[in-house]
Amino acid sequence: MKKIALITGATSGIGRATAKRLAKLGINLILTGRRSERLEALKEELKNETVNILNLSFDIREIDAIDKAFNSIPEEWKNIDILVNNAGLAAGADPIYNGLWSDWEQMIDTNIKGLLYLSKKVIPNMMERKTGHIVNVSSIAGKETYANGNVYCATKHAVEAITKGMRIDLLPYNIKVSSVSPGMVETEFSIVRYHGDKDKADNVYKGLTPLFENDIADAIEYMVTRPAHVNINDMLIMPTAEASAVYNHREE
Ligand code: NDP
Ligand code: 8X3
Repeated sequence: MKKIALITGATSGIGRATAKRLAKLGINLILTGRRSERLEALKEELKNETVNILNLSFDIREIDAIDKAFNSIPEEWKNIDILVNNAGLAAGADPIYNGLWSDWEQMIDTNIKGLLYLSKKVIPNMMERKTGHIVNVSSIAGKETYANGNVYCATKHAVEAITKGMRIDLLPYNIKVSSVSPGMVETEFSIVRYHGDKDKADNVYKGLTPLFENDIADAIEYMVTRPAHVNINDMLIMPTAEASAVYNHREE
């Protein structure tokens, strides 16, 4: 029997790259994100892989939409073996006194509450079957706090705490819980963070080689292919040019 993985945020970046990797491993995929046309395009791109794909388009901040999507899942897709909690974003990069309430809400609702809603939907079935693997996408921002990162860093610190809490609470149920914590990855992340300002986004990666989405997909592939008795608790992955969230080396 093929495994089933549900990946949130599969329309772009790390989530999309992970979907491609897991498809190559022969894992059936439930792909989620708001941009349904991108989900359809990815399904089409993966049509030559020997896997089935189910697309579920919803906003992870809306519990009713998540409920509706989960109620629509056919019986044969219900035994989800791997959950990749990847959907997330930074909105804005402002000092705490200038931060926009709407940005803060978007990050908290997506990165923390969305991850929790989704996990709560998937975990009971894993508990019943006493098997499963949850991979939470955290960040260097979950381990360090940098100037103007305040609320984004707080949401990723929360992801770290939730990951540890899940690992403890799910221990009796043989469910693996891992996190992957990247430094700078060049995806749509910075375009989203700077509200569509491409120049500001490009500046983030100027003069250095950042990570790319495949580098993180590679790590997730490694995590989900370990033997049953091995769990990778966390992987902190940085570009060679980035020593910490604050120190990086740029060539002029
Ligand atoms: P992208 O912007 O390329 O992808 C983000 C994904 O999240 C998209 O598929 C988007 O789908 C989805 N998403 C965002 N908001 C929602 C929502 N409300 N409902 C459903 N899906 C949503 O960025 P990345 O691939 O870089 O980001 C993926 C994860 O990696 C995030 O959690 C991010 O915090 C984390 N991360 C990123 C780093 C980086 O430097 N890029 C470094 C460390 C961690 P759609 O818009 O279609 O809904
Ligand atoms: C994304 C990496 O350094 O921009 O989580 O916070 S960073």
